[in-house]
Amino acid sequence: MGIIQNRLTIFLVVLFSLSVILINNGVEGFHEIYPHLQSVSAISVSDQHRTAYHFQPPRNWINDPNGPMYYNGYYHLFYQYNPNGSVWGNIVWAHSVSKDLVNWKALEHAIYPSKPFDKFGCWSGSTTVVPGKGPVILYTGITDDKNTQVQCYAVPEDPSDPLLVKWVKPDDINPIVIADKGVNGSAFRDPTTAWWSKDGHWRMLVGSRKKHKGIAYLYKSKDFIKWVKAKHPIHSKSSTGMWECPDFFPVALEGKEALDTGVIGNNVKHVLKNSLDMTRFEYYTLGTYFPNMDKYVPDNTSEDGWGGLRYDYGNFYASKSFFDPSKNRRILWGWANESDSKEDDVNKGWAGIQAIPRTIWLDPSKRQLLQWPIEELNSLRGKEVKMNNQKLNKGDYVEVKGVTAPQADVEATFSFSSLDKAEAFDPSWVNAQDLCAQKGSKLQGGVGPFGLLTLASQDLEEFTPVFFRIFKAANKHVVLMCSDATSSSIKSNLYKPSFAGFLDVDLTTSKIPLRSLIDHSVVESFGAGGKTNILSRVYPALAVGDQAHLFVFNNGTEPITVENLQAWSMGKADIK
Ligand SMILES: *[C@@H]1O[C@H](CO)[C@@H](O)[C@H](O)[C@H]1NC(C)=O
Ligand SMILES: *[C@@H]1O[C@H](CO)[C@@H](O)[C@H](O)[C@H]1NC(C)=O
Ligand SMILES: *[C@@H]1O[C@H](CO)[C@@H](O)[C@H](O)[C@H]1NC(C)=O
Ligand SMILES: *[C@@H]1O[C@H](CO)[C@@H](O)[C@H](O)[C@H]1NC(C)=O
Ligand SMILES: *[C@H]1O[C@@H](CO)[C@H](O)[C@@H](O)[C@@H]1NC(C)=O
Repeated sequence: MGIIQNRLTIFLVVLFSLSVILINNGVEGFHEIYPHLQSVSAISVSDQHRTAYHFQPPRNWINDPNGPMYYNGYYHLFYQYNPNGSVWGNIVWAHSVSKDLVNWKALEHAIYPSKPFDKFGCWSGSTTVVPGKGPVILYTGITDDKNTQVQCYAVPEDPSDPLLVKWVKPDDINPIVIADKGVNGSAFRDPTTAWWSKDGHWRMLVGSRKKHKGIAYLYKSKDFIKWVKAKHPIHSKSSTGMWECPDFFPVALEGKEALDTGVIGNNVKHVLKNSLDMTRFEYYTLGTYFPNMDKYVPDNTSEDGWGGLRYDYGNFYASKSFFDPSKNRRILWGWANESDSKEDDVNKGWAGIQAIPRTIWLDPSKRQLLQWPIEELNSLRGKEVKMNNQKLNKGDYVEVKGVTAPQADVEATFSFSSLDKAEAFDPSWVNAQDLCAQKGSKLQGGVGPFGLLTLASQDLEEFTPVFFRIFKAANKHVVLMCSDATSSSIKSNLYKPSFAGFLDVDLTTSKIPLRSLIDHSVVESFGAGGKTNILSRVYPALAVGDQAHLFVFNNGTEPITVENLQAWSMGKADIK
């Protein structure tokens, strides 16, 4: 793709600013469209905030991860990609392969609009490895300019090609599913990986809505080609709006070993995740799948709807998991969008990254999932520095020296000797993000705020703190985890949310571990071994390159000890 010097760009950027005001009047999700920017090639690609070890192609816009799988020795990642610009538009399924989920090689686009059933778009979907047949992609095709959505089918042209470069979309069977009378055909997308059941049927889900009710329709097929809608959706929930990118899979009750998508039985629970287009956040429930009734029922300990659990309390959307038979694990991919403006995206020539793939399994409490960066990421760990038994009194912050602060992996355990000084918890504080906005790192507390100051300038004009704050409620303690972008950059015109989640952690050990993956414009953090996770996108102007620093800090009355901190300078992944 040529890098075109184009005066028109400047004009378009100005025009764009006006049109955002006109177009972006509270419509749902990313279907905010910027037609005049969709095919504006990058003037140049700016490296300043590009990531070193998160997945991103050399340029242009990306969104949802699609159809991730492991097949014949390779990991495949497809993703929604605009080959011609750095805002959403012209979407194709880009395709990359990897042996280790860290280093990637781009292949030609796997799927792009070419047929009557996908002429106006090739949107998200999944792969299923069908025994005797090989991998099959199910994806959403857009058939017309009225946004009519149908489900389509694609298979490798040559199943013996180890890289599965070319994909075909048979005319005689596509589309495989169209919306019937009861289904809203312009809110009908993102088929899941299908699973096989003993009754001889494949099953898969498609996300939808009916008025304000979010819906996951269930479809069944004997041959993977002719699909019939089940009598009722597998699950739905009032006032949650459109369910995008549903994901449905079993988790083992005990241990970290994962299960293939079709496994059922007494030793499993199921997870249903949906991406809520209304707010662009996801939530999941844990529950029971009743295959004979084609029903999924969330546990009574797993809140269904707006108060539900989230994989990530930050920039993380349209996620999709897959079973990796080579290591018996389930891996979660999620898209992290930018927090800068469309003008910034056009200027820097790229937008969107994929979060670090995470292994997911059931927490021993059985009330939530745990997530941890894939072990292969450790191959990029370089020089290591340590900090042991570092005491932090109120107001202290101490630098972690000797590590490349903007490109690092940090694991630390923070401990305290007493919870007596914990601030009182007001039961009306139900929204963690609001609470973090109200009680940031600068507001001193009792036990906490304590944690890391990432991407910090020397004198803290800029910093992104990742921290904990412990409160005392009537008969328990409440732990808040924040990743607060408020002071992340002296630049204005950025989205700087105080992302936060509550952390269901056992405090009897008087310790809370934290891991943060810092990568120039990303701070991706895992609290208490992956119970609560937050990805923030930030764009420091001062804390860049060797002007970026990493500190530990405490701003609570209770002294904190940093035990066993390890920080690694991270290498650069080879992503072509
Ligand atoms: C995208 O760019 C390619 C060549 O760079 C061109 O062939 C194609 O027509 C463009 N597509 C759109 C939708 O602009
Ligand atoms: C059908 O979906 C479209 C797109 O989300 C929406 O605008 C419309 O209101 C929906 N209709 C109903 C009845 O839900
Ligand atoms: C929740 O469900 C469990 C069984 O799964 C049951 O034993 C328990 O009584 C239920 N609790 C409530 C509050 O309904
Ligand atoms: C700690 O609190 C003091 C007093 O409110 C504030 O000036 C300082 O910025 C805080 N430190 C951090 C890292 O937020
Ligand atoms: C990412 O960008 C921010 C700032 O523009 C929006 O507020 C989010 O809604 C958006 N997230 C997604 C998933 O599109």
